[in-house]
Amino acid sequence: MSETSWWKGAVIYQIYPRSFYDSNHDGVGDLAGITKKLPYIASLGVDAIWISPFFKSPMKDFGYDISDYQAVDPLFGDMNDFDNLLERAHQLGIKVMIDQVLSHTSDQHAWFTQSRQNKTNDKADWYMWADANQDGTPPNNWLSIFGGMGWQWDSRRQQYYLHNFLSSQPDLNFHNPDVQQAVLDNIEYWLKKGVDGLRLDAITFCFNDKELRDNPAKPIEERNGRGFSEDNPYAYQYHYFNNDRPETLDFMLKIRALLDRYPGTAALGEISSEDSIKSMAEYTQGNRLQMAYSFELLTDDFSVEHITTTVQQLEAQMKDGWPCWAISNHDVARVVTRWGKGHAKSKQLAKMFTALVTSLRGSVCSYQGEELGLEEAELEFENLQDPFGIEFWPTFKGRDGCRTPMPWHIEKEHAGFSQNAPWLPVSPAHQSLSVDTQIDDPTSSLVFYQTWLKWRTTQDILKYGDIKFVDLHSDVLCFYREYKGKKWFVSFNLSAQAQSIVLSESTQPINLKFDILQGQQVGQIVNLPAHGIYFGNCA
Ligand code: TEU
Repeated sequence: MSETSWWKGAVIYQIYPRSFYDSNHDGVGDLAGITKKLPYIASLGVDAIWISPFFKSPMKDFGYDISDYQAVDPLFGDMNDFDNLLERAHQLGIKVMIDQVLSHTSDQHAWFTQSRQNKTNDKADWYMWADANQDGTPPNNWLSIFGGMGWQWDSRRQQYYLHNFLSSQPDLNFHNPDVQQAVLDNIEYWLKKGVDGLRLDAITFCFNDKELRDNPAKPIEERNGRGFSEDNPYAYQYHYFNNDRPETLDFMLKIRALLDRYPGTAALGEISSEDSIKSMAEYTQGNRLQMAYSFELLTDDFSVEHITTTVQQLEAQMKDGWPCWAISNHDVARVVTRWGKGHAKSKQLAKMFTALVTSLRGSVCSYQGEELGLEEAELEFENLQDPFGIEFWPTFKGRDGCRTPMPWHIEKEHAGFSQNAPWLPVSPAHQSLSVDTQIDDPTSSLVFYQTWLKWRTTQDILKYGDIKFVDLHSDVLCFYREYKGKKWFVSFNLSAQAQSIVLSESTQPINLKFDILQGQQVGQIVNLPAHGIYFGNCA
């Protein structure tokens, strides 16, 4: 694994294509819209883009339910549009990662249409089919993340099929080697086209227990963390048998072997399990995936203790792979709202979040709109599109609030995203944070993001250096980065009050020439303004 691998320490900009830019004004963003905005993306100083699914899909889960892995959904354009996008991105020096949803397909996929016909067809065993219990109930207690039982009765075949997500997202049976090969063939189709990497959706869900054993109940004190609302019974079980099976780890070797036939390509696995840190280490061990995507900073816990213990535990366990941090994505509330709860929402806050996540050891996925400091959009129930949100409203309002269209122009209708009413309304609060209002404002979060990323990419110590935490203050995140004889002290005041820390040695302040509040060092004391940062050279 060479240090110069493009993905190591890279910033990967996540595009949710429905909401990025609508080039044909049908209210839904598209591939040609992304191509049009590639110069903007290049101006951000990111290394790569990851495009959420744009494949043929009935869109029940907005593209995460694929009915043809080798076709572009007409809503997003056609294959020509994708080829143009890839070519133009490469001309601009941007790597392109695509989203591969392997654990399940759409119920409209030809494989499933055939599989459900009867128990004897060629694809009869391609999905997780099971007979009902004597009393007609499903074969075991597995649940769907999106609500209800994980099993759907199919009247055609007179059996249940497994769905870890929506009932329109049947789980593939990876125990069947033909399924594995078909999945690998679909991946290879895109590698041949020249994509640079894969984001592997819900990858821990590929294999499910062959014996269909019941999941054990989880005691109330352990129902924490992974972003499930309190009325989602999914949090009441340990998902030992429907998720994170050892066979999935073996399948990662096959994905890697395929990638290795296309030098320079890399895979980022979305890791979600009962012990995500342990799984991140396992999924990247040996010749498995290059990077593991962490959910740990996508929770509500914005404390020095949480960030410190998460990164420390990962550093202790992960040997071969490379972590990939994210503080926003298309599944969780936007970071300014989520972590900024109880803080005055300021540009400074957004800037600090950018500086923080890109100063940790690892690669970073940065979600569209993060550079603008957007807040979670408030939506009426009537506007909701996400079935997950509709199911659990109002304790969990779903994922639409982070999926509203990108605001491009303050003056234009729908913030210049489209000339027609978009599939989700543009948030009125986003209009004034439009790209065009921020781009010429040297104090904006957008200009900070651009100048910061351009500087960071030249700082090998931030990209590749070791990381060691030091506990100096409960509200100030402090760590050292060390690389090739160079050592930096790095700190972030996570609180809305000024704070002081006492260093064990005085440092040479690194004058960061950015519009961001910075601490002052007086002797061995560093005084940090609210949400301020301080970087010092220890050499
Ligand atoms: O998300 C995976 C996912 O939802 C779980 O892994 C996670 O445990 C859950 O969000 C609780 O925090 C991916 C996509 O990102 C999402 O948009 C899709 O809906 C989902 O897979 C199904 O394909």
